[in-house]
Amino acid sequence: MHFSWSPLKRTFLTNLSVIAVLGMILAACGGSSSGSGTTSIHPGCTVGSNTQLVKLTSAHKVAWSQNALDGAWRFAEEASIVQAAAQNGYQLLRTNANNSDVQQGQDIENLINDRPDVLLVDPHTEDAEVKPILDARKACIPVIVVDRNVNESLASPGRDFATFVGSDFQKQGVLAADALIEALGGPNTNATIVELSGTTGSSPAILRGGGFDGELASKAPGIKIVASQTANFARATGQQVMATLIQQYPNIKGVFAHNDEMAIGAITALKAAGKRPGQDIKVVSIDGTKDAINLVLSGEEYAVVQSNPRLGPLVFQTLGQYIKGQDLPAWVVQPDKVFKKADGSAAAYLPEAF
Ligand code: GYE
Repeated sequence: MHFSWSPLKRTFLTNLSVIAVLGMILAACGGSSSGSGTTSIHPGCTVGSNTQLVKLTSAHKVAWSQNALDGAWRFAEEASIVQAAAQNGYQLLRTNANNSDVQQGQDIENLINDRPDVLLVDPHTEDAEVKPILDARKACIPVIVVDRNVNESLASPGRDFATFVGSDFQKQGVLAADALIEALGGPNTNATIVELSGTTGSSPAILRGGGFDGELASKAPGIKIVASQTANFARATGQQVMATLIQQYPNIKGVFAHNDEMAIGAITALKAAGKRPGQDIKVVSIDGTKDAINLVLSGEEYAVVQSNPRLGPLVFQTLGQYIKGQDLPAWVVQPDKVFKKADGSAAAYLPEAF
């Protein structure tokens, strides 16, 4: 039988050219290239060697590196990011580092390999995620840092990443100190207190601690912090650490916890040690969870400083501005409030607490 291969060859060639044309169309539609070379939606950026702020002209695929999913605050933040991404029509790739810097470094490198159009990172600690964030920039993937910041002496907004979207943790610490000073009877009070700090090396622990300590020293020097220990932002650890501290320092009059979870654990430990939180010992913390606001309403906590986890709308609004080529500030600030029983602010906020 005679076999002619020319029609076959023609089909093959036609297919080849169709594939080539399709590839060109896809590239023009904003698909980013893998490997080295420039990318169409990140104009002027050369993959593999970039040292500048990455530009972004459109986005579809957004990557989100979360540092942990362990407690009301993080679940509320995660839900807010997921919801805002969907509302704005983005595809979202998500990872959860379970409070591990090693894991988060790996997560970010994996996300870079997935070639998202933009990467959102909530860093576990200030220094550890700098390297993978610089790797993203080098790979022409622009980064927005969300909630916890990186050490800005190692990576700068406006060059290494687009901007930082998050709360003013230093101010939260100052507001917490003001509330605890008030609870203990004002600036002339003499008393001892303890501080339960968050994850060592994380920006909220560093800045909340700094803001609180500075305000206390300058406004109420008679109130002394006799112990400051980390309880990793976790309820069970807060309870354990407080159980030990109350044995060592039975005469303390106040507790400052860097987040609500640790305060709730601490209150359990104080009660188990025979103390009456709210009467013998005043407690102040930061976040605004439903559990903590209920403790404010029952009088066991004096005040909760808000740290709003619903960052999604602000993050995606910022991303929209970035795509339009607008100049972004180095820091997009999420504003926060203070919730107390006495002025009705805790009761008014409760319906939206998380
Ligand atoms: O206060 C805490 C969470 O990064 C501001 O992280 C956030 C903190 C928040 O684990 O509850």
